[in-house]
Amino acid sequence: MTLEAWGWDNDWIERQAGLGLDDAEPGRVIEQERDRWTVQTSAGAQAARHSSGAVLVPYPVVGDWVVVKPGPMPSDPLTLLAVLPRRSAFSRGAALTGATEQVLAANVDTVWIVHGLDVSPNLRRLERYLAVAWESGANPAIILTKADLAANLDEAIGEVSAVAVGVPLYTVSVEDASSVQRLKATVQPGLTVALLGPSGVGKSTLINLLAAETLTATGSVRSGDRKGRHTTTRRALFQIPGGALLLDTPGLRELRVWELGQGLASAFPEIEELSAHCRFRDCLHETEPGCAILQAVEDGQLDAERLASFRKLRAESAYEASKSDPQARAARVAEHKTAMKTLKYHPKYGGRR
Ligand SMILES: Nc1nc2c(ncn2[C@@H]2O[C@H](COP(=O)(O)OP(=O)(O)OP(=O)(O)O)[C@@H](O)[C@H]2O)c(=O)[nH]1
Ligand SMILES: [Mg+2]
Ligand SMILES: [Zn+2]
Repeated sequence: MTLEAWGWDNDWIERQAGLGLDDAEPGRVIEQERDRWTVQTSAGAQAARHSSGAVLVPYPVVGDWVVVKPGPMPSDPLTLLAVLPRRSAFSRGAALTGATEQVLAANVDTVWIVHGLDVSPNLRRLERYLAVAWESGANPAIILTKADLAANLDEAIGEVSAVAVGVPLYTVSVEDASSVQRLKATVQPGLTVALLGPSGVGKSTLINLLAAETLTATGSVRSGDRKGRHTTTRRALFQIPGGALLLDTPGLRELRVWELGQGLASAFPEIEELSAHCRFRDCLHETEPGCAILQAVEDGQLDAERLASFRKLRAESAYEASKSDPQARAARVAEHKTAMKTLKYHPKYGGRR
């Protein structure tokens, strides 16, 4: 088994040399559970641990390239020595207080945002996933599954196209082998693709279809609301015939954004483009005069809900940033105080001047 099959290339060789560890053995994390990792080396998949007391920065996740040394005994797990600098990282805000970024996957080339057509398309959720996927440094694509269950396929595709600006869109179904082949034709050997989306949308099913064998377990959805049962419980990287690497992930209950920069602009390219025409360079597109974006909404060229979605993600991102940056935090506190004052004087809340 060569490491090239798992995405190893000259750039990784250089990154390893940059750590001064070019004699040590490289490998790729293909599975992780807390502080146990499975690392694919040229000798095959092996268990790995970090040496007690050692702090690994960053903390290795599935997709990471790491440097390992063998344990004292051949039956011992490998010891993780270092993590190679990442090319990309898919992060979300962890559902904890305080500034916490949770990296879900590293060194992903393409993110497949998976959505089931057994329910009507959730465009706001797709926009959220797109912003986070762009921010990771990978290229997103939207995969609409369960085409066979769509109430109105053309309508659904039309709706999703409106938010998939500059992003490939594929429709697949277990009942249509050619739809799976079309998707398979877009991946090459060594390419790492992460499948992300809520539980029950068919991420694991799609991996098995592309591999033409059962690599990962699938489970039924609840008949009432068609929600999944969180069948996949850990992230794992699989190699499929033809050579692409597919990363199966547990369904996400919610996708909290981490700090968004370019990712937000890339998910809303038409808003980014229009903002060049706003009167003020630092226009927030809220109430400013001469705002090209507010004008576009008024003229019916931009969907008001799309602007609302952009603002919501921007606010969430600013909030995450404020947790780690004292200056941003101070600005948020001041804003909150002003809002409270405004409320206090609002007739509805019984305020007196
Ligand atoms: N009719 C139909 N059912 C599908 C299709 N794709 C997946 N399913 C079904 O959807 C259910 C959920 O599929 P999974 O692959 O387990 O979904 P998942 O996204 O991996 O879910 P989690 O692992 O819980 O995150 C299974 O019963 C699949 O058989 C499809 O194209 N058509
Ligand atoms: Mg699954
Ligand atoms: Zn503006």
